[in-house]
Amino acid sequence: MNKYLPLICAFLLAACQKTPTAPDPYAISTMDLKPVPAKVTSERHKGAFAEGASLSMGAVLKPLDPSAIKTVRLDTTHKIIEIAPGVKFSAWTFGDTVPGPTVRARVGDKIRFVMTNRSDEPVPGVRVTAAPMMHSMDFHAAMVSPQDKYRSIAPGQTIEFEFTLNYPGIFMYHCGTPMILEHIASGMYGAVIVEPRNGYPTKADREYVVVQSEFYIKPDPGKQKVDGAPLYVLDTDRLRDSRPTHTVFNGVHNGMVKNPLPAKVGERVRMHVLNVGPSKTSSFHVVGTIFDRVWFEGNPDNQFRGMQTVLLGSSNSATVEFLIPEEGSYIMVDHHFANASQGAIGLVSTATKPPAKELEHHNIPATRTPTDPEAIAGKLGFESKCLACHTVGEGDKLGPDVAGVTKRRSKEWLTRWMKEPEKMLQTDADAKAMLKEYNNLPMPNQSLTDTEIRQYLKYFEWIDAQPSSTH
Ligand code: HEC
Ligand SMILES: [Cu+2]
Repeated sequence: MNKYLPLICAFLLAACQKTPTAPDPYAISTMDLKPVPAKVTSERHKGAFAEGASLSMGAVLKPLDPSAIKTVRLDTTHKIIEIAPGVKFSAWTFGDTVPGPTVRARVGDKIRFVMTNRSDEPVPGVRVTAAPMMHSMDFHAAMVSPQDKYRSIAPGQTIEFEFTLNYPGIFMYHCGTPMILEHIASGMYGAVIVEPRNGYPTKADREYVVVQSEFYIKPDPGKQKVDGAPLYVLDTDRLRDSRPTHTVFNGVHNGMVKNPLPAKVGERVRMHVLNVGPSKTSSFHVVGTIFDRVWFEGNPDNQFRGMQTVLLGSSNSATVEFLIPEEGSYIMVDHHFANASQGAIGLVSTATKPPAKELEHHNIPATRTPTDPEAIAGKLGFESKCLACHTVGEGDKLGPDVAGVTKRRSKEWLTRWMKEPEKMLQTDADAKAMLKEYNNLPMPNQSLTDTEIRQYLKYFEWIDAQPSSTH
């Protein structure tokens, strides 16, 4: 017997214990770290301000769009938003909403991003938005040269760049143009949710996005008004002192108190929470339940179990999952109660009606009008000829709610329908089915000209490009 055998065995054992390490999910070899240079042009985009199948508006998160390349357009605009009842604030936006739309994707996906700076486009009837200015886009989900991809572009310019998602998580995006603080506090932010390559380890019944942020506002020193209400503008003194006037979830003071997020008893709710700041910390808590899981920064590798609260600095995030134990309204708060009292409160409630329809509906404020002249003509025509039987986003009347109609039907179909509904009702299966649904009341031919039909279509397309909202 070899006297070295025990030694050799010991050596082999030690070696064996080291070898079978699991592959690193973040191995550099699995990543794309060679993004192509950004492109800046003077092409001006004229269509919808936000485009892409991966985008969700409001708190309800759409399921993952399976395509590996996600085309995302978020144009910058200047507009008046209502951050609390009657409080009209002169905001700067991505995609014409605050927060901007949520992008949902998966590790390995490529984001093909395009943005036109449209801060110089006049808002009809409103002459009080901020002067046009430079803007930019900074995606925390990307690994790219900031000097190339995040450069500022002038009004009328378009920037395009792409990047691959290397890490899962909930990542902030924001404007990075100086003064960054002012651009963020004016509304230029949103979330990118990147699922792990193989999905989440749990199955959720509901998925919501909650973005917390602060507003720092004061009445316009020039005393301008919007629809009779005083206009509010950024208060830069408060901003620099970190003294917000409002701290809110999803852009609206107590917004999800008025319109609670629905959930049923026994359901597992997955909530992606991003604290934008720009300057405050959030102590996120849901009264009445416990976070079964907390994935800090939205990455299941950073897991905590059984937590009451998760602490989020500016631009930190977490995916939290919790069960709804019994009937009730579970209260989301920033447990820094000074922040909650400024509006960072919302409800997840078993008492709401099934909201799917309501949430898909477009609560377009009466003050919002299209900018395209054809769409404006379409709106006027619609209001005089069609409102007897149709609504926009307020449910079915004698005929269907037209919000979403361009998603249900093709342009050709709608054109034929508006031209000759009686003929369609005889020849087209979808039209016949619709007639049945609407109590066999045939829509009378409205004797529309081709021009009018084109205008209605433009208006319908504009409606469907508006972000739906939960408030
Ligand atoms: C007297 C009621 C009435 C008026 C007025 C009316 N419609 Fe309709 N419309 C209907 C009904 C009812 C339907 C459902 C189909 C059916 O039963 O014929 C419908 C269906 C439609 C659809 C298809 C909706 C879908 O979900 O596919 C469109 C688009 C439409 N109408 C546009 C218009 C426009 C534009 C006008 C005005 C110029 C107008 N309608 C005026 C009753 C009306
Ligand atoms: Cu900006």
